Amino acid sequence: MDTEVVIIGGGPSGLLLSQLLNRNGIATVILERSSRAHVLSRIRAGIIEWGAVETFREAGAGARMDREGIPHNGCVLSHDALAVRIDFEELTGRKVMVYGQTEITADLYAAQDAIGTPIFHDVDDVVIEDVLTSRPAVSFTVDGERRRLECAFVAGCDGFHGVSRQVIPAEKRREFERIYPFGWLGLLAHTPPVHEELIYAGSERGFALASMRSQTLSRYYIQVPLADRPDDWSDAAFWEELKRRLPAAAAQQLVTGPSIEKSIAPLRSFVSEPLRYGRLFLVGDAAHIVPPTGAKGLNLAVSDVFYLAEALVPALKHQASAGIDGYSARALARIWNAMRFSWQMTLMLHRFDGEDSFAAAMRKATFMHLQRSETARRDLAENYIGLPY
Ligand code: FAS
Ligand code: PHB
Repeated sequence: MDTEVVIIGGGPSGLLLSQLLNRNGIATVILERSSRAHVLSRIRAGIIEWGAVETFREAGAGARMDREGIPHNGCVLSHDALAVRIDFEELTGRKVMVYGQTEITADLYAAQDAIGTPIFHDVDDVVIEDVLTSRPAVSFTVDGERRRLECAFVAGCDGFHGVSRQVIPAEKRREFERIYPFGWLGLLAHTPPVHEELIYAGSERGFALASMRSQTLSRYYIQVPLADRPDDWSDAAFWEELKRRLPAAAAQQLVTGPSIEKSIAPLRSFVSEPLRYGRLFLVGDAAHIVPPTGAKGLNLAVSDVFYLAEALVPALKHQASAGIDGYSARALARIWNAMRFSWQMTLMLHRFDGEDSFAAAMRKATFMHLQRSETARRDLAENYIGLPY
């Protein structure tokens, strides 16, 4: 056996899983299709559930997050001129951390380098073999050489477009999907955030989100048609549209500036069951995708990793199989909760082309219920800060 666990994918899932396993004495190898620079150039999630904060600390990769991350005790939801604050602290006694996924990924790479974990970048033609036997293997090409690693388990951490999920025969997979008829145009700018907390703005022109990475680095999104491309939007057009969708008080405060990154993310809800096939386990975006409206994508990847690490350590050290036998069901229970919440937040805050007046009225009524009902606000807060692992 060349190593104990081959991890396919060097994003947050693969890196965190490797880090947790290494810290429990388990040997791993990570295979990543892209260069490290490319992985670290991606601008993605920004909100970390407290369970994920604790997991990064447990993995020994939380020091910079604790120094530079910003704890948030609440967020604001608005619907045209109406606004309501969701007070996480008062409603749940917990909070979230604002800290970019890019930074987490960099921190995890640094931690893995410190351990000396073998990480292969720019790998091609990854093929997963013999997962129904006790000696699976992964073949791949790197630096023009074909390599093959025999292992005890394979972790598919290779995201939505990876190869792992396809190893499970189609007839053994159950897939659930909703593709939303719009995307999020995201913009990063060296400007002070418009508000000290996030603003999720549902307006009759469409959704907008005011977020941040620090007190001097802002992250904004506006809902755009799927046909749009980032180049269709000048910075000036983006700022103008954002102002039209934010609550008036925030729009007046908005500090604009040149974009340093602009990209469009499509929105999709997707789950593939089961998460296990023999000695192959799916983790994170390889198994599920949520619309970013509920800030769950990265956080779900972390809880998958937490469960799988907790299962693989006894399986490898004591040949105890209960954990790995229960991984898929345990992770899916939390995945479906987050899937529901993300879908609900997306329906409440986005304007759907061609929606009838009833749909628009239901969005407003849902929002008014949040304003009136502490129970409704507590339900949203409990899901946003993250249900227990
Ligand atoms: P990832 O996709 O991050 O990582 C998978 C890795 O596997 C990649 O590095 C890829 O290069 C590699 N890989 C793929 N195929 C391979 C192969 N055949 N061999 C080897 N390696 C392979 N979540 C939020 O909470 N908030 C957001 O705002 C948000 N915005 C997003 C924007 C975009 C454009 C995308 C795509 C996702 C966004 N997400 C967001 C979700 C995102 O944060 C994911 O949940 C998170 O990256 C999941 O991490 P991984 O499971 O590691 O998957
Ligand atoms: C972000 O800052 O990128 C972000 C924050 C909250 C979300 C989605 C994205 O729900």
